[in-house]
Amino acid sequence: MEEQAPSTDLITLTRHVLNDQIRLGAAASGDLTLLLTAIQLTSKFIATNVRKARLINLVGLAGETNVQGEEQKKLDVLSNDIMVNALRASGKTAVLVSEELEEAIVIEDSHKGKYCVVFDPLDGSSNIDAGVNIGTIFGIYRIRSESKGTIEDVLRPGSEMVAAGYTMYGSSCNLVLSTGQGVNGYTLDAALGEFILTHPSITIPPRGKIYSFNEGNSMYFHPPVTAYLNSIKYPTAPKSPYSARYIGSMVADVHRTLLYGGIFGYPDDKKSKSGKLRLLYEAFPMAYLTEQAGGIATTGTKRILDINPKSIHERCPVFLGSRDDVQDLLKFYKEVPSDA
Ligand code: P6P
Repeated sequence: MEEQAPSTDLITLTRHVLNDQIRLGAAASGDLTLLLTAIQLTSKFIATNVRKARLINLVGLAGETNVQGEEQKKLDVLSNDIMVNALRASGKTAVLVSEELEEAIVIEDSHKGKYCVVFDPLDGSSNIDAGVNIGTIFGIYRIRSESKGTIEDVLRPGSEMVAAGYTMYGSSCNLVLSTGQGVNGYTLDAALGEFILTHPSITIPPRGKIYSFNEGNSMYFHPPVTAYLNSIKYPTAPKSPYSARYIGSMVADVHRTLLYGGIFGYPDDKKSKSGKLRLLYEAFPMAYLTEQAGGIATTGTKRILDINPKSIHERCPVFLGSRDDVQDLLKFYKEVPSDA
């Protein structure tokens, strides 16, 4: 087979975002481009530490617990510090919210910019020691006009985000991003230190053949969820059953869902009244990306991006993925009485 000539026109993330800025013309100050450059740097830095973690004994507990009451792994702590420092230093942020920090950070005036970043610095961290893909998830709001940047600027529906994305650390380092004009995926070329466009215009298939739920919680599921899962596990002929894929790392499960289609769910249930996933820095960014890729993201009763957060660490139920698969689930929410 003819060797593919090496591309001489590499589209880097910075160039791709700059094209966005040029498209927006004078309306764009370039601040979002510079903020995304800072986020790229944090992803490269975290990727380096994740990759060598098992070599320099960075895995294991940091001896502290985070606001979620979860034992913090050294990489969690390091990743959070990397992001806070780089985002503050960028001079483009006003408010930061991290899964690892109980309180939001309001940036001092000397470094204050016009964007707010909500992030989970190292999601899926319980998988670190097992070498399973983990990731950074982020969402970006622009502060409201007339605002100086306060906590109110992040207690807004996800539909008001101007960008969202994640970086997945695995066999390669993939950054998936949307600035409201569709979803693009970039792969880190470590030799160049650049994220290269490898997945232009990611579009989620209208229907998939994969469902991704933690069925260890089945005894707690509410009836609509149980009825939906049974409909795809024991379908009526001639339909064939869906395949089950569950990694337990949201970034990895959502990445596969965006590329292959199907449905990912972490429902509320009798044990977890609001589900487990965090609204601001897990559900909102992933819902934003899913909708930008042509899919649906819902709590089962409401569009996730329409939720008005009341606090920065609140949880919400999450179902997201292919349009037809999520609509099938919603039918059960309409038809099957819930015991919630
Ligand atoms: P469970 C990881 O801890 C996480 O926050 C998400 O990345 C993941 O989707 C979920 O929790 C897994 O939770 O209860 O299935 O282990």
